[in-house]
Amino acid sequence: MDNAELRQYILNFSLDDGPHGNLGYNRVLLQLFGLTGHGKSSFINSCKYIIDDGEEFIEHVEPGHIRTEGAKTMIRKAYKLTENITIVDNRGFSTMDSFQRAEIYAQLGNFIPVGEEVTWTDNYIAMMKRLVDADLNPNTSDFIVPILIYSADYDLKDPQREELKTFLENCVIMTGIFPIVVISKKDSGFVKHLKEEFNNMGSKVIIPIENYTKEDHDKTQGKTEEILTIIHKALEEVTSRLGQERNSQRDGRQCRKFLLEYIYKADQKKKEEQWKIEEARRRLEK
Ligand SMILES: Nc1nc2c(ncn2[C@@H]2O[C@H](COP(=O)(O)OP(=O)(O)O)[C@@H](O)[C@H]2O)c(=O)[nH]1
Ligand SMILES: [Mg+2]
Repeated sequence: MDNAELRQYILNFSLDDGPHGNLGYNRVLLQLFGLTGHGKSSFINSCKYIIDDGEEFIEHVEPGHIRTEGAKTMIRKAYKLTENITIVDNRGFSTMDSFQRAEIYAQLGNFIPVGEEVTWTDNYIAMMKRLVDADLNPNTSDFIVPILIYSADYDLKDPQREELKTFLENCVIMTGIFPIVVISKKDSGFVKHLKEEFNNMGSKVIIPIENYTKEDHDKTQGKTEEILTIIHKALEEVTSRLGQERNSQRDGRQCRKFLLEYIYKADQKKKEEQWKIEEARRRLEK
């Protein structure tokens, strides 16, 4: 498919076209995640730029807006790409501690409604309260495809490598899909090494791209193709799932169990760490 055909395929994509109909899904949610500064906002702007096909480059999301540690509340905003495809930015974290990860798992499992304020919590009670408020029942009409955005500006070393690997595997539990890996700023240093790394982690779809940005948005066939390919790959994943039984895709009970255990363990770990710090301080005082 050339770029015009790819774009048309994306615009025409409908969940109703599955061999067994839409299986109860009514939209595709491309759920982005990744650390601050890795290019998520720019990716949304790039997608809108190409799909809307305007002359003008519009910043739907303001990129490069790194918040201070204090500001931890933000809206998990959704951007409509086509009639049937929505893209969601997962903003707001500069590190990924276990509670922030739990929050993301909850989002990936659709336990937390899109468009709602995200308040990063750091304890068991607060996290559980959020989940109970959300009824502990995932919204099952969104078909979520997880997409990790990782910038080639940053190398990947231990312990982040191990953490990311586990994180990607847990995404499979929550969504039934191994995340698509997008390496942004592909002209930067670590792209070759990152491809190897993600390949070793089991990623099947790894796509290096250059985003369109305010400074640099002259349309090129190559850049446009990369971005369209990511959306196309995500839709292929959806199509392949629509060919299967719905129940075999993602087990809601399993998701819930995983999430509750995960939050519990994260809390235990945090308490242990606090206890160790306390211990060390007491010893010093003596
Ligand atoms: N050269 C280049 N710059 C990029 C690319 N993607 C993002 N940027 C820049 O990197 C900075 C952070 O990007 P942003 O989209 O805000 O990252 P986010 O925090 O993940 O949403 C911004 O200044 C962007 O203009 C890319 O593919 N190439
Ligand atoms: Mg952003």
